[in-house]
Amino acid sequence: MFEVRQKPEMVERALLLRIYFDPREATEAGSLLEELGELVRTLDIAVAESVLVRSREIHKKLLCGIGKAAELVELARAHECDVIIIDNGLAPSQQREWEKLADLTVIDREEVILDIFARRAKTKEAQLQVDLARMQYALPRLARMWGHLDRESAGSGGGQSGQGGGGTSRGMGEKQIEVDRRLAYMTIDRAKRELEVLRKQRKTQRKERERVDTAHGAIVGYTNAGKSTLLNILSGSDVLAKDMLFATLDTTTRRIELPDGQPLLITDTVGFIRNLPHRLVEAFKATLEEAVLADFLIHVHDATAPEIERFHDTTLEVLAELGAGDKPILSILNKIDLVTDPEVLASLREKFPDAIETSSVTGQGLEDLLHACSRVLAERVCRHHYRIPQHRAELVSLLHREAKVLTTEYEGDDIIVCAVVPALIAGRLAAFAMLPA
Ligand SMILES: Nc1nc2c(ncn2[C@@H]2O[C@H](COP(=O)(O)OP(=O)(O)OP(=O)(O)O)[C@@H](O)[C@H]2O)c(=O)[nH]1
Ligand SMILES: [Mg+2]
Repeated sequence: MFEVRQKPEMVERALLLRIYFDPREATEAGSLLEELGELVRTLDIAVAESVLVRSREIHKKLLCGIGKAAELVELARAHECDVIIIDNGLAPSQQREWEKLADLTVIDREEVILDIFARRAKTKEAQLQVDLARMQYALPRLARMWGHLDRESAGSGGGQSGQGGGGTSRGMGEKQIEVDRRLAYMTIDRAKRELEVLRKQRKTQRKERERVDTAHGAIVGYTNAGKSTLLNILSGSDVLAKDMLFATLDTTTRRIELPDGQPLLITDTVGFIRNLPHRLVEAFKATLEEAVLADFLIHVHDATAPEIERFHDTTLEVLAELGAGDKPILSILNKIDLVTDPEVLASLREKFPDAIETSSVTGQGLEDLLHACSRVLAERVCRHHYRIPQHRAELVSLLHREAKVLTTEYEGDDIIVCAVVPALIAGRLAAFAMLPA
């Protein structure tokens, strides 16, 4: 397998930076930096110091001015860091400039998240998706990885390496980049093909599910909000739930029964995060399709998160990007058992007046949540084709009474009815539903 990383596998001590430009961004920048600390610790890298850096303007080369950057590099040296991690997204050229200046590995938030995802991915599909995203991230950065070879050959060859020119004057590194690039493209193509096969399988499974016409809800929300714990407690399963970011990467679907006896499929999904690399959203689109195709969403909020509103907005933004922005949403304020301050509780209720307060620890609110699911589903309507034998004409009357009949045709002894049917009566007619064409 093409190895995308040239940086030492075992970086141990990191200096973290977040550079911001507008004083109004200070609070947000501080909280992003804190979150980066959590992400980095998830990778078992110790954080020597986190520095919030204000720069008056955006410098193209290093984001901040060269003087400030040199100071920060000195700080990293003083702490004996072997990596500098910058929360801002770095263009490949900026990353190269930083590494040249620091003579240390320099990575950005995206690379940290990609590394976490790479470690966590369990199913074949998630692994392929992460591989794909990592290779796409690495491609424009290959020059950075092999830069040292060029430096060596330039030193021994003496003369300045001319731009363009024939193949003979090119450095070793450049040739290596070409080899790697070709290898990367091949690997990317293969991963895409394998993913396509897996997606087809997933589609077939989904068709099967549609045929059975079971209602489907997806649990979504910011990372570490308690989504997997909720799925576990509702369905009695044991998906990994842990106090860490991105515990879940693979979607899991479980079947439960609502209080009214109606079956419901519930899917646990990957958590979202601020500045989630766009290519990861792209990569996970197929698995997140589960959320897009669900009848409704359960949006889990961590009631203890000081930035609950930002997290809420982030989740809605990603959902919109996925094309799931207009699904019915049940909001829940989870971990409510940990909110003991009445003032905090009052302010949460004001911010999220419709949210159901839940706790997966005490079980508070879970019954309410299930009833709310039933209510959402009662409003669900679906378009169906039915083949009804003439001696069951009372079912056709039922459709005329309770649903919106679009067309009626006769075929032999059967009546073929196409109708938009509320979920409430769809179950009674399920046996006569025809497979979607
Ligand atoms: N006190 C309390 N802790 C909870 C509750 N729900 C979840 N937790 C804890 O919160 C942490 C995160 O829970 P997860 O279920 O892994 O969160 P998640 O949303 O699936 O996280 P990712 O998969 O990382 O996106 C775990 O340590 C849970 O035990 C709750 O209602 N009350
Ligand atoms: Mg989870």
